[in-house]
Amino acid sequence: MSAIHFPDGFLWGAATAAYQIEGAVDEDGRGPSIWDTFSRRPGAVLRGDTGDIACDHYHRWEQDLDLLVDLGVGAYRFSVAWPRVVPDADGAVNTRGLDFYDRLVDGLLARGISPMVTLYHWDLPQALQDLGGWAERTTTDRFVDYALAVHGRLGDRVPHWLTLNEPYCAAFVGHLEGRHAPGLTDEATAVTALHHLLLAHGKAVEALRADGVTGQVGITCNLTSPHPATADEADVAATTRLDLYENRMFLDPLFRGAYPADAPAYYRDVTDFSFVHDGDLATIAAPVDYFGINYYERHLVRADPADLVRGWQRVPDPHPTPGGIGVHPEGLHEVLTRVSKEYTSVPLVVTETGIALHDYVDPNGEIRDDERVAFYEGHVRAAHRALEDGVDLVGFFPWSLMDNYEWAWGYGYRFGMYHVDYATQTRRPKRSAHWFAQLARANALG
Ligand code: IFM
Repeated sequence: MSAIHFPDGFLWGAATAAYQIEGAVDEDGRGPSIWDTFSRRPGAVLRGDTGDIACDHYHRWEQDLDLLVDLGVGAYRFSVAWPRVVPDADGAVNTRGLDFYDRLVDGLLARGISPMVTLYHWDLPQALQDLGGWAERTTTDRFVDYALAVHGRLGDRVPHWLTLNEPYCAAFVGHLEGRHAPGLTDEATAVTALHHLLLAHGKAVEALRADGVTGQVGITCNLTSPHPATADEADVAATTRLDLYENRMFLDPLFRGAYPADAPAYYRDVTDFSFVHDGDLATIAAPVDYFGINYYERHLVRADPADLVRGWQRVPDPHPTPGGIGVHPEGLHEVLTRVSKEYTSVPLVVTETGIALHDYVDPNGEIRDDERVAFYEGHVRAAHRALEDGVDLVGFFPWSLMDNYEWAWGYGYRFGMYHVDYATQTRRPKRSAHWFAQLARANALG
């Protein structure tokens, strides 16, 4: 394979999220989140795993920041736990929660690593869920209050902000599919929640600007690359509908200030969109400084003959990884070029991509995750092809720095470049960590 070089200043990083790594769920004034509740619901999470301890990062953060140094990365994407900062519905700010992130940011800067802060990675305070959660419009204002509290404490040192991680999952996996917290299965609620998530993003962007934010502000969406399974007209139409559901319901409002023209037809039996108030879409489309893309899935799509209004079916991948997803690096190239051609000229960052494997420490003490190395090599090359094709791609953050709590899959599915032995909390580099460290240091692939 040919050698590739990335532009000077290209940002190599690693990503995590609060509930997946921190543990310490009832320390220093943290309140319960919807994931503390959901993970205790019988049958919701494989084996009933919870994030109570996770990677114990709340206590081991210094050692974890040293892993980033070993990895040679210039940036670290982590999320702030809303229920640590504003634990209750009364809106009172818990300074001990902010203290933790203050130490983390200083620890990163002391190591020469740039913080990228995600404000919402799915851990809504349970107290707000009890008042209606994302289905309730006032939650958007609570999010702004929380974002300003975090910005007030960290704003002088954070160069990259992300309002939300993956509104698709927060809205649709959490409120329609029921596989994530809060575990609802109502499509009207899901679309309402989506609108309020996007509105919260837009309001937060405006509020951070008014508060004098000096860092860049963006949002991260998980996007897919859908293709019809056959040239049949019905499959092509189904692909357009799946694309609405997985991509355009986010990209269109964020970058065109409107829901897709085919959204009212798709949702005609579900909602009349009366939750959209005057001015909402202009707020949602507030200009961002950069756009984060999480890419995991390329889908082949078939029509569901039983439902030609909304029906689509994803064809199961013939070579699934343990998470059921196939490996299709070309989809990353497609997503990056599509967003850059059709939606926005702001710089793009791959804020996540990764592969779940059942990694283990072998009798020689090695973790030979060669499939992950191949996965990253393919995706890094796809990202580079996008650069060559004119995409303004400025960073690449694998998911994840270390194994962690993989939501409804619990601890059995491992995404990390560092292996975590949960019983002893020992971190060990996998082969992928060594591979990625070489890439990040060289800014090139041989
Ligand atoms: O672990 C998740 C992460 O929280 C959000 N993006 C996808 C990852 C892998 O499923």
